[in-house]
Amino acid sequence: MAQAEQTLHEVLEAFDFGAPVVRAIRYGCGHINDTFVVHTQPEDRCCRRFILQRMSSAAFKRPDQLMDNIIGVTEFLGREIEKHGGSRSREAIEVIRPRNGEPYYTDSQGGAWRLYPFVEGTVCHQAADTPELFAASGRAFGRFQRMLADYPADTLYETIPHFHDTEDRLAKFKAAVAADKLGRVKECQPEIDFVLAREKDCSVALNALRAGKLPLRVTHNDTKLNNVLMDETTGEGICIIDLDTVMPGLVLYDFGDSIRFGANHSAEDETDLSKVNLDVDLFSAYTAAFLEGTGGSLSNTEIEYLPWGAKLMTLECGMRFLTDHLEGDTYFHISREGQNLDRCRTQFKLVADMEKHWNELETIVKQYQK
Ligand code: ADP
Ligand code: GN1
Ligand code: MG
Repeated sequence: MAQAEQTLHEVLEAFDFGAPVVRAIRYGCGHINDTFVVHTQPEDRCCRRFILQRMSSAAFKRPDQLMDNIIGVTEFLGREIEKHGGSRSREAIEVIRPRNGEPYYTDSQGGAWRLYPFVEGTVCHQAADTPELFAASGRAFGRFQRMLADYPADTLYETIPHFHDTEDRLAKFKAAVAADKLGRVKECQPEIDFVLAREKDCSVALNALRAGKLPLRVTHNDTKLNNVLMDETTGEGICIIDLDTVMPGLVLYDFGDSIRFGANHSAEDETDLSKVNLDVDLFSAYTAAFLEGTGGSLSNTEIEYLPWGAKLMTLECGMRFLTDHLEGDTYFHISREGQNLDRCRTQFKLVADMEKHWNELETIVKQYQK
């Protein structure tokens, strides 16, 4: 048996699925963790599914702290959902412990694995085909933000230090350019120049935070469309997943990352940049829905900075893709060579588009100031 297969076998044995496992196959489009869907066959019922994940060791140095955060947040959300008459098992993910009672299982090769029930009757979208769908995701992420308003932020570990510290991301990017480990700098000069022309932008949100203009809240920090499960019948956003980066942050990170990924009609790694364009109508639909979800809890200054959230998350993500490309693709999963550079290029095209439409974006968010 190959090592990978042997490890998966060991891990499947470590959990009690309540019925024989029929198969375990790779699943989803996440860039970070190794995700499998596990099918079981109970005798008297139809197949039950689970999500089994090996947490990325490149991204997460302390799986114990990561799982501590996730258990704390999912239990808190579960209580909030029940308080408001919702269904805990459908609207919040739930950690299933391995047989040894720990929050996760460490395999003999050192990999850290966790298990969740598969949330059935939901769909995970990779693109926002309609404004309604995108708005539904915005309402769900807005609600998520409001539900966590009273979560004790000081109990959260920083699972990835400086995650949305755009100044730090810029410094790491410059270090990767200087090191030029794989000799790839020569093929990325236009992208490098694009970042260097926007160095000052990297400090805009952090300056506002340091000046006390924007508050820290408990934020998700990775609000792409494929991190919310939508009801397959009603299309509403049901369950927010991928809670690995729930940490104190600015609300504009959550707003901005959704816009980055969803307010356009192309794949994140599209190679034909003429197809990559910011859709201002999608931006507008998301803004209305996100602010509906947050239930009026944001200050006028937070609302004013939302376009900056969109631009900064997109610029930062492009920088991260480029950094990873220069360093040899050790962080984001790739399925072909050059994919991180292609991802970087789509992000920078979107940043340029946001700059072109800046006045419109500001006018859209202004309507919601009190
Ligand atoms: P990554 O950090 O690698 O993005 P995610 O936690 O987002 O990992 O999981 C990857 C994909 O697996 C998701 O985009 C979604 O399609 C699917 N998924 C994750 N958790 C569940 C769940 N509990 N129920 C159904 N699908 C899930
Ligand atoms: C990663 O985990 P996933 O695939 O939902 C990354 C995000 C990036 C995103 C780009 C923990 O998200 O920060 O914005 O890829 N997650 C982590 O698609 O680094
Ligand atoms: Mg994900």
